[in-house]
Amino acid sequence: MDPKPQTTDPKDFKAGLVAIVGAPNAGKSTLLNQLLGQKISITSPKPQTTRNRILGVLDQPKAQLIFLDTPGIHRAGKALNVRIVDVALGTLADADVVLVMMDAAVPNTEAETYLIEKLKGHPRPAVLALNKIDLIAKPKLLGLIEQWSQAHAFEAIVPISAEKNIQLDRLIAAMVALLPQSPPLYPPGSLTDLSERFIAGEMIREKVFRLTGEEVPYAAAVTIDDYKEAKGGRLVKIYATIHVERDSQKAILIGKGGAKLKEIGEAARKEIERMVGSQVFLQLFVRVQKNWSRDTKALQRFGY
Ligand SMILES: Nc1nc2c(ncn2[C@@H]2O[C@H](COP(=O)(O)OP(=O)(O)O)[C@@H](O)[C@H]2O)c(=O)[nH]1
Ligand SMILES: [Mg+2]
Repeated sequence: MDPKPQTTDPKDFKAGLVAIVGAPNAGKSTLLNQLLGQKISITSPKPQTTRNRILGVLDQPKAQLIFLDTPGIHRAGKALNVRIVDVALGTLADADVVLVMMDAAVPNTEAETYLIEKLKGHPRPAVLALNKIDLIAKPKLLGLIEQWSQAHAFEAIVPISAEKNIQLDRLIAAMVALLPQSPPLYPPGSLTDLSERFIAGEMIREKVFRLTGEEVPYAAAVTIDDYKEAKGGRLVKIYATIHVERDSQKAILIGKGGAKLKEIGEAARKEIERMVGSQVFLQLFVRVQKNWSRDTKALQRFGY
């Protein structure tokens, strides 16, 4: 029996982990979704939307990039924020390449300087992506390139727009150049290690982020209580609970006559339907769990 023809020469293949780090709102999750062509990481204009480590696998002809989308690095406060910072810094230690993302339109100099400082403790090759160039003029961009090339020994600085898909091929090439020689680490086409069940919970949380104001998004956690296929796979039935910290937040979330919760449920259902490719029945409950974000046991139960 003939051996199978070798489709990829292992000496000619690269693979490794890329940690995407940056201040909240830089566009890290938007970039990951754009690169993968599918939404696996939720996004919103509010900082601290991403809470967990999100893993995405990008297959290229001669490389495999495994991205870790991390929560934004910021100064730690209460229990949930401490966990978020730990997760972000933990991924730096595992990374073959660090992709630093900055919002070029609205620099967050304090967070960015703090991040560069942290980077010095993890001597890994780093690429800087200056994002949202669709929003700024060239002289401002050139000033930022000058500023950051002096602040850190980046292997490359690439101006991009994650949302408008500008120069992402250049960014990929810059990262591939820095990856170690290795066979693929995940089977090609893996996309992510997250379950649809987890992503569905995140999509509900995103709608809470986008459709409610003030402190409510930060006080909300989502658990999926039941997730099952019905009608021979033509329907997915999901029962989920949104946990908040106070009765007043519960009232905002439910809205007048239940209007707000209905809006959140409908928006989330449509997005989950796109992901799973079938009809979805989604039932949402709201529960008050006092001060869960300061309670280590509750954090564990909510997956943080
Ligand atoms: N105009 C513009 N907006 C962007 C771009 N990339 C991301 N955004 C927006 O910036 C906000 C934050 O993005 P997100 O991916 O959640 O940031 P993260 O906190 O770093 O994960 C969202 O409202 C995005 O739509 C871009 O290239 N151009
Ligand atoms: Mg994010």
